[in-house]
Amino acid sequence: MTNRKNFIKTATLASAALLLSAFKDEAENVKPKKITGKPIVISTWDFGLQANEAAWQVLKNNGRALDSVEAGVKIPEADPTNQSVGYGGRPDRDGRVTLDACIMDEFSNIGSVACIEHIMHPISVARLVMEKTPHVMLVGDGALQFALDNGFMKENLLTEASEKEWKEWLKNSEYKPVINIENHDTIGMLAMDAEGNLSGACTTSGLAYKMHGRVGDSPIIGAGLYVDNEIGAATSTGIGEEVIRIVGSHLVVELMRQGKSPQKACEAAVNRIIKLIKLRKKDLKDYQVGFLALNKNGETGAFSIQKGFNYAKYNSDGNKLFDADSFVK
Ligand code: SD4
Repeated sequence: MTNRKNFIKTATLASAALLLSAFKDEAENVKPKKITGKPIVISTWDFGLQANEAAWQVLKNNGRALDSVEAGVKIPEADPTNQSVGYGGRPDRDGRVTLDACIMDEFSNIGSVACIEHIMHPISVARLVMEKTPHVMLVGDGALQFALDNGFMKENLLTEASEKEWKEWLKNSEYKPVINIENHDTIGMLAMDAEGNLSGACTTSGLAYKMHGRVGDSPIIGAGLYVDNEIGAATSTGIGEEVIRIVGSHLVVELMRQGKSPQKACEAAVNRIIKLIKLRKKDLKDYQVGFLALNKNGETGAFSIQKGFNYAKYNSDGNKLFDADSFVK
């Protein structure tokens, strides 16, 4: 009898210990993986260097990635010499500067404005849409009204230089975006802060001389920008119609989720676009798209259809410009 009692006692203790160790395992499994390579910020094109500087000020002071990407992309938005973002952006064919922007944080909060006029910082309006409304996207007059109601100033964004070029363009009115010139200024920015949290922002005046009302990929969550705080983030530049067709930035993040490096994920997304250009029997030389990606280890990737895409990376090694590899060499 005593033996039986002892046996039951021992067995009960053993199973309790097993249970405890199972709980311990589970608790250990939910511990976040150690994240290396942070903080970091990357952004499209050479003016990303300047934008990164502003973003880094936030990151180096342990600020949120969200605040860093907003601060960063506001630099080209306010720069009149940058003719495809914000102030100074090339107008549509009716001479109107219409802007697209979106933002996404580590909680999958999202905000976006499309075809907004007269507001120098559409990214900040997108952030307000995210934080102050029950919606995720406002367009056109509604977006402008919302901005004005929230204290943004109405401004003329058409600079003399952009107006002059537009008037020149009107002489032939031929809509043929020139690869890497007229299309090359959208800023997409991705950051990981000291906490290891990711955010992204994307802002543009879109393609020069587009039809009035045209919206590209840049303000569309999943197309021009996507962030998944468990996996990584991606953004795009180039001909937005092609990016929307494959929901490009979301695709890049999903490919990283499946185990691809940021570089391989960008390459696969570009290849998907090329396949569809060929399927539609279009000429590849008329198309440029570039993707930029960042994963939770601080690894980055970039790839484009044509040569000429570059990006700026700021991490503990400093702020540097890199040429992206491309499909067409
Ligand atoms: C658009 N993707 O509106 C933007 C344009 C762009 O570099 O990226 N230019 O389609």
